[in-house]
Amino acid sequence: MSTPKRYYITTPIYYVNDAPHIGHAYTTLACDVMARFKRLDGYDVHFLTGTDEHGQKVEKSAAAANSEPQAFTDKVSQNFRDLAGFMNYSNDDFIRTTEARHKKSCQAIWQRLVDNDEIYLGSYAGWYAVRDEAYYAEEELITNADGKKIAPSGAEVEWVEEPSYFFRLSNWGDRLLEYYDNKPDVVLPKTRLNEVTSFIKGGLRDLSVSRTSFNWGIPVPGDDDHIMYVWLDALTNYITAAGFPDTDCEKYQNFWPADLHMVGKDILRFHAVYWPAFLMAAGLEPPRRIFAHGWWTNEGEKISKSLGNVIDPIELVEHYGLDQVRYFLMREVPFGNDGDFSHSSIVNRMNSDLANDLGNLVQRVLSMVHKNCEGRVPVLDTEGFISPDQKLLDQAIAMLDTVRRQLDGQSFHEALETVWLVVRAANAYVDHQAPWKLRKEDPQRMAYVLYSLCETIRYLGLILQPFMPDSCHKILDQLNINHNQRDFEAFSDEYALKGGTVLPKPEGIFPRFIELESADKAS
Ligand code: ME8
Repeated sequence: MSTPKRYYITTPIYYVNDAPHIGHAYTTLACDVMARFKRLDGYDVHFLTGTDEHGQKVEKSAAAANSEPQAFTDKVSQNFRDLAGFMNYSNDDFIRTTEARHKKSCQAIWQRLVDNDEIYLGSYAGWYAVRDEAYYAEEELITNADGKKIAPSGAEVEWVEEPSYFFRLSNWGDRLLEYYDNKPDVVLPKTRLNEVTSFIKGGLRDLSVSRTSFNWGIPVPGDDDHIMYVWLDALTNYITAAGFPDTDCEKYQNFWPADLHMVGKDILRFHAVYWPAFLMAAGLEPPRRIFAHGWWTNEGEKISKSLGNVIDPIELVEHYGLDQVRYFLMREVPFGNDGDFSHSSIVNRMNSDLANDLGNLVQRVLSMVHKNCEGRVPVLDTEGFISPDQKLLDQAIAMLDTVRRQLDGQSFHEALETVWLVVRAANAYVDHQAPWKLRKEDPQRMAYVLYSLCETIRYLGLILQPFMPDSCHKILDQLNINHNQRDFEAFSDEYALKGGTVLPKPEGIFPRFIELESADKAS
């Protein structure tokens, strides 16, 4: 029996201390593209996102907003849920760490750790950064321009002394190194693995996993004075949503371990060190992959509230269009690297890649078909395809395997480059074949050329669906493709367009971005 095709992908759960911004939208978008691709490729997909609602940082933000933490988290969490709808994310679940299912799951993993003698009671005296919700050792701190000790992330630190439960992280170094060795792509990009291994080789200390100085969190089972450390609580969301603590349920059996935890590089250590150690210590399987992507800046500057340059994804979409933003974010920066958002770079992508290359191809081919073939898919007689037609069609069909391999390594920009090789080849083919000339000279040859182009557009429309779902929907509608022939099953000539099929009147899909006066410019 072949192994069932299942795929479980997660985003970080976002802190509800603030409104969502471009960084959050980016991570979830990357997961959405993966999830949509896998569904089209025949996988049973579970795509999870949600919000991280406990801890001191959220408690402080609620107090600053003069609000009770629960009412505050209800409100801010809804903004993230709304963003998912607005960005056309196809998540199957949205988890909130304040839900009852999650409390049950956290208490169960805690109990497993206690039963396995992985947790003991002690007391913590050391540095803590509320912004990062992270403990730092003295030697990790740096001194800022004012002579003040701060975390390497730039966050303020405070001295904390309190009773605390500890997780025996120091026992897990070798097991973690073995885990990375056994699964060579478990941490990607590969360069990031060095960061993780050198942290481990520097010697792991036991980790404080409970707090007593505030109470916005999940109580430690059997000791109400303590609440769980927010990162133990937050990371556990990934198994909560897979049905934990019921490890026999279908969902858990089908979807755990997760195939991919997508995160930003800021939170790699939590995902690649603490989380697999917690899981292994609890007798559960660690994830199959953690991918840490890079950081976006705005016109060269770090995005931050104090600089007032936070990019609101909703404004961006209203200004440039949804699929344009989705395409830009996945295409502009090699996934894994840092990237810079600028008005000129998105306009450039919109006008050259989308309007000139893809949009123009679809528009001119479908207009010629409309004008010269009575608005029907060209009818072919027995003349047959000649070599340039076949070459184009072969290149279009072959892109699926390449894109599949590239996306299996989360190389979104390369996958799009592969697709654009076909877009460009198709445009060059139009120029060489000059179907407008063939109309009088050789109408059958014209039919073959336009047919080959329509088929190529069908393949392009199919493969780009994960990136630009709405636009591809329109492209496939313009070719009158059945809704049940839009997955990758249809990526073969068995599902080729039928000559004579009536097509709707073509309409432009990717308008050029026209600069209004500079006052109206975005960013
Ligand atoms: O860390 N560029 O939540 P968070 C790219 N609750 N990505 C960015 C970004 C930027 N400028 N800014 C944020 C937390 N991100 C925890 C996670 S998971 C169990 C708990 C993205 O709201 C990126 O994915 O601070 C980063 O890792 C995440 O938002 C941090 O979100």
